[in-house]
Amino acid sequence: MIALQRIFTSISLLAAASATFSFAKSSEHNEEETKAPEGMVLIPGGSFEMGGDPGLMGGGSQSHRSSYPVHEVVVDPFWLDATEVTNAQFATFVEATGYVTFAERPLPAEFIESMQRAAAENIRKLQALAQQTTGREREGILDSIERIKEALEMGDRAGAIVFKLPEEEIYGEYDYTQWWRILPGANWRAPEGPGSTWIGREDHPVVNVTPEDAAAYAEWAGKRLPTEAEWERAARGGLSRQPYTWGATFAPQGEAVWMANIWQGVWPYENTGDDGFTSTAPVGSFPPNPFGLYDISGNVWEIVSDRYHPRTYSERSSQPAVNPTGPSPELLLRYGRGAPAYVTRGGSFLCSDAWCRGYQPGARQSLEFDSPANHTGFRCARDVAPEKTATTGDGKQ
Ligand SMILES: [Ca+2]
Ligand SMILES: [Ca+2]
Repeated sequence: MIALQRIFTSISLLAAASATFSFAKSSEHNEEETKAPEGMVLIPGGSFEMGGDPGLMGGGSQSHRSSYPVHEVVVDPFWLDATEVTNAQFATFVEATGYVTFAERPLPAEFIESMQRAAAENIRKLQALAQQTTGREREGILDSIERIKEALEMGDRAGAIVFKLPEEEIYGEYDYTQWWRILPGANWRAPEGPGSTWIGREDHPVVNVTPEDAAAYAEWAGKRLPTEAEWERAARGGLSRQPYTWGATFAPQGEAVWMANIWQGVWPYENTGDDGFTSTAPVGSFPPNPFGLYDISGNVWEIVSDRYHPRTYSERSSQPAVNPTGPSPELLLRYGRGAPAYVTRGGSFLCSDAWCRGYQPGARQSLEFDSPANHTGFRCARDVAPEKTATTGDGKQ
């Protein structure tokens, strides 16, 4: 899978401004809890099998390895946005609150120093690697060194990580800088960096946001981010152990009807856009899953509230796990990584059959708290009224 952390062990954006944001909830969200909130779908509570998808997950990918064992989970009912949060919705939030996203904030001096140390170390490793190689591979490594040096000229704004089609044949799949670039001017307003704009893409999902940005929006909207378990419960649409959010087969409506905005072509060179989109699509452009959720598979990865750990599932010894909220603090302490990572779900327009299959409902991916990227967004959840939260029946459909 597209491992952003790979870039960030090389060119870390690390912690930026630690300002916390708190907003008055907008009055429009004070409607009676028992009514369906606008744009939200009631996800029934109950039990489901959470975890890896039978036979189809990509071999040794992070998504594959961390999605086992399959285990029983019970969640209470909750509301979930039918679509990913759009640029227009995020713009309303920004206008109302003055919120500044991570990607737009100044970088503290210590942040830049740390980034420069990490980059110098990575350049040293690449230079050593270049000395052991020849030809195209050596040229590719030297190109990567230049890209890292360019990224260091990023100025005083964090920016975001943006996918760029490699112009030449890649020399190895371990160097993610061949298709991911840190662009200082990239943020939610400029999804692909300077010269691009969200204007005209009002109904596309907002991108280049961090878990903190997503949580701030959710708080303002009177909502919250879903837990990872809630997200998967919703994504599976009441189906049990199916490889897709819509069911058992990849193209149930025929080969002409794509069920999600994913990647077609030879990854990462050729993005044919056979499904109609080479980047984000307006939310709701593809058929919904059985719960009525759009783009729960594909379009953009969706940030959830759980911290990431590859062994989250294997730690769950009690069965079933009831309303789990992520790995234990003890497990996180043993993780041994500096930058807190969160779970993202559902894959994106960059997910291909050959590379990650992140669009499968069991697939999971980590996102460092400081890694906004142009394939990552979110949707929001909301508790149902207390009298409706009792879990009844097994909830399976
Ligand atoms: Ca596509
Ligand atoms: Ca999605």
